[in-house]
Amino acid sequence: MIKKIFGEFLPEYKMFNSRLLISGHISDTYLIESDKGLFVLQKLNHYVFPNIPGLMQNKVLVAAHLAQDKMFLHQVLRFYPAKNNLYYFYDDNGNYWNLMDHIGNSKVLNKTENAQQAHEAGKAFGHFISHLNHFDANQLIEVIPGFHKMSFRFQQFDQTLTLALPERRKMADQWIEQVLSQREKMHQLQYLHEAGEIPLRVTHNDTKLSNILFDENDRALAVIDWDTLMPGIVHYDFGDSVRSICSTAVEDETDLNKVQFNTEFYQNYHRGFLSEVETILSATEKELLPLAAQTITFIMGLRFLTDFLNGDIYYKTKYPEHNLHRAANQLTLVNRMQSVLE
Ligand code: GN1
Ligand code: MG
Repeated sequence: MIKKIFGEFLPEYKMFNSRLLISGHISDTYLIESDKGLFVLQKLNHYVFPNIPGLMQNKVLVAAHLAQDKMFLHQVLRFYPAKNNLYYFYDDNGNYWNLMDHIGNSKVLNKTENAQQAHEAGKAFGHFISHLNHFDANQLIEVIPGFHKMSFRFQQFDQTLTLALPERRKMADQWIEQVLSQREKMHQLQYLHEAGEIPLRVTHNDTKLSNILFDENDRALAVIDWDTLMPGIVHYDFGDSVRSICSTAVEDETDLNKVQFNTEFYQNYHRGFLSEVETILSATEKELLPLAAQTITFIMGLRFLTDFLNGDIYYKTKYPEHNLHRAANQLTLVNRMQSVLE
């Protein structure tokens, strides 16, 4: 199966072996060994991404922009067209695939080990945003409409709440109360954006630590996973990385005492990020970065909670309370951040 798909992209190459590299919450990614080197083959989830041709176009346009930028320091993802001349292949089972180069001598970190890594991660995501400063965001489609829009996520939550099974609702009681009580505050960024106070940029929208490839000396080599590239505000990217990079626990840690906000990592991340975007961000954008950390951590908690109440239809789960535990984890992190960031 994988061999056949790979052959749709590079028919003259011989595939020796393939293995599942990353199984994200949404898509599956395979490492391909061939006679001409390593490649990464990704299966895209078209239930989550309704417009895959548009998504691929976003990635290819951004890759072309960054590849011609001599000052861009990281490796740029390179996508291969399929025999059909498109950058994706649609298989008989209704799945979409895309192929890219593998970036060698690299590693992924799932948890920040030291402040230097946090600083480097901040620089990496800041560098990415700053080199897309002159790329017109309107060229990109909104891959998932309303992806980080708080009112949209609350609309989904409100609707789900009325339909949820009483048993699940009861289990989630404490967290439902928390999201309802923080509702107003968590809309602030959206309102400021809608009022024209925060500009639209090109953002990555999934800036977790594991979406950076590091070399053996913990230097960033590349920012990966470009599926959610679309117009957004800088706060989405800053906030999303703080939630993963500055937490002392992984996203589904169930012992909430272990979920703490690491202030030293935050300061380092913030410093690294600003060193790249200092001159392109407005004063307002910079002032709102601490609120962004809370808002994006919150929106993840809200989405996990909604999916739990909905019977786990969006994220992959390994056990029945998995989404509830993720929600509890993220909403606890929001509370820990509050005392430091306000
Ligand atoms: C999803 O599939 P993955 O792990 O790259 C999600 C992100 C969440 C993340 C939580 C398209 O990303 O928004 O932050 O899970 N992506 C989508 O770990 O919903
Ligand atoms: Mg992703």
